[in-house]
Amino acid sequence: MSPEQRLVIVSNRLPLVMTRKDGAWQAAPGSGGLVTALAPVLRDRGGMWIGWPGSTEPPTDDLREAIAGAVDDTGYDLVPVFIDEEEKQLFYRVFSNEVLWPLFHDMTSRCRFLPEAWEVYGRVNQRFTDVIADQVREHDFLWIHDYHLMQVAGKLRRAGLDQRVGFFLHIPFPPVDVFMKLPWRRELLEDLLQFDIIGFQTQRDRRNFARSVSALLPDMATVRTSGQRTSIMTDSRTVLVGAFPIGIDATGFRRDASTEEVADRAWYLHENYPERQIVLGVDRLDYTKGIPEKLQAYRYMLRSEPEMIENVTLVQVVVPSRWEIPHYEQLKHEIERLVGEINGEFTRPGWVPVHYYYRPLSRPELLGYYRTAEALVASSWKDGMNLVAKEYCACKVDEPGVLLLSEFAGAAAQMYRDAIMFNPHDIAGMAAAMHRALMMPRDERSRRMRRLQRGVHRQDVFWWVDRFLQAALQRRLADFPTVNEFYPAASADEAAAQ
Ligand code: GDG
Repeated sequence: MSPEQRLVIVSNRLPLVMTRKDGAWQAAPGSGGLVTALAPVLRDRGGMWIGWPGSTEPPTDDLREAIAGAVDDTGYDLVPVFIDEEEKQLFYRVFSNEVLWPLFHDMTSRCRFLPEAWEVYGRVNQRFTDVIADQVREHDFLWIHDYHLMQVAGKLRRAGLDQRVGFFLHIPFPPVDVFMKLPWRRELLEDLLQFDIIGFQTQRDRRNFARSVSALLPDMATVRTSGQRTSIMTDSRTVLVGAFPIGIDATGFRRDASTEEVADRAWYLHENYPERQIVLGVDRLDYTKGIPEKLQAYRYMLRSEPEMIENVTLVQVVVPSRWEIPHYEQLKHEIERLVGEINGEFTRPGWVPVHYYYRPLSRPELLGYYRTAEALVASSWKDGMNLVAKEYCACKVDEPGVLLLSEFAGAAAQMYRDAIMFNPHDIAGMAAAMHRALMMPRDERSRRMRRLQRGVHRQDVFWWVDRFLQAALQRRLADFPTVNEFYPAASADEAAAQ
């Protein structure tokens, strides 16, 4: 391997958010599944992360300096791509989050297929491509992430760049009859076929993609599947298509959940929920996460199993997200109405059935809840993976807990044996699953949780990167050595030793 080979990650957002306070720019860590997963991978490897810093103000020298200065904390270069307010509206809000997001989660009725948004999607993908072309060195491996940037490889090829470029889709890929509704379906697939490797979260997503290519591009692509791998041949290249389920930094979560600070928080929670089991929900505000159904199932359980009254508390954390989009605002109102109704119906002196947060928790707060809760419910209608389910398992460092998981989360493919599975559209079924979890004997909880933890540690985020790099380049993450001997990045071997 060339010594200068770097791992260059490109995603819509940088792993930090720049905000202006008292005239000066400040960097705060970014949030969301993609950032949580990738930040520990790139840490101290001297590579590069290219993305939008979250502000739509025209770039100034002090903003650029503040971003470049954040490198000290990350151990890799941060290169911003700037977008303006109109582009934020049409590229990010409309095309990414009101076309691709609902379409890929099979919710076509929420799609707004605005032609001008497609145009601006192309324009912003071109801007990313220009920055990449400016930064990239001959031997770098470019790894593009997620649905915001599906045209980058096509545009790089058109600019004459032919190095290896990989793509990973964090969200599901829909069945062909859903994907076909996209007015620009052919153009998008053609651009995707300019990547050298395309990774999906599950085999189902891989199959859906292969079927869309066969159905929509029969004249220009030949699809061959052998076992769990698909190769797609076009005139210009062979594209490798596979399932690479994303993991978490399980060792890091376990370590952080074991600190004194988190132990104190866990103790405080135990004290405040005496003799009561906590059922936890942690979700971004999103209609794909099935939050109203979870609340309805909890209400159904309290109605049908009255011995649960006063013996259980649902703690639902909702992290504000995309609230400018009307569907998200309506969802917030629906959640708050349900929380109000449930609390109105069941509250007793000294007991409130639902504790509701509408704000992000700090990491120690979140880990304190993971560590304490007797059960966690991930009730997505559809989810690429659902990292929260995995994080919960990694953080159960003392008492075992029960994972309740939707059949439609990508995580189900790996966790279905030891989680309690349910269909999130079946309210009575989800209520029965909650009841079963709360009544589960301790030894069964332990057995299931131990196996879940083993899986989460074995197939962690470093395993995920290794598998992707292996398929893309016959390389492992360790081939991109750490640059800071005092803060070595955790390795797959280290995690495996756990
Ligand atoms: C997308 C796909 C896929 C949540 N609340 C707080 C908080 N979080 C962190 C969690 C977790 C992340 O946000 C959420 O990740 P998810 O995977 O559950 O969901 P998405 O954000 O929708 O992620 C998803 C993922 O990409 C990765 O490929 O799994 O399917 O939709 O890491 O810890 N963090 C803090 N406070 C909170 O209150 N600090």
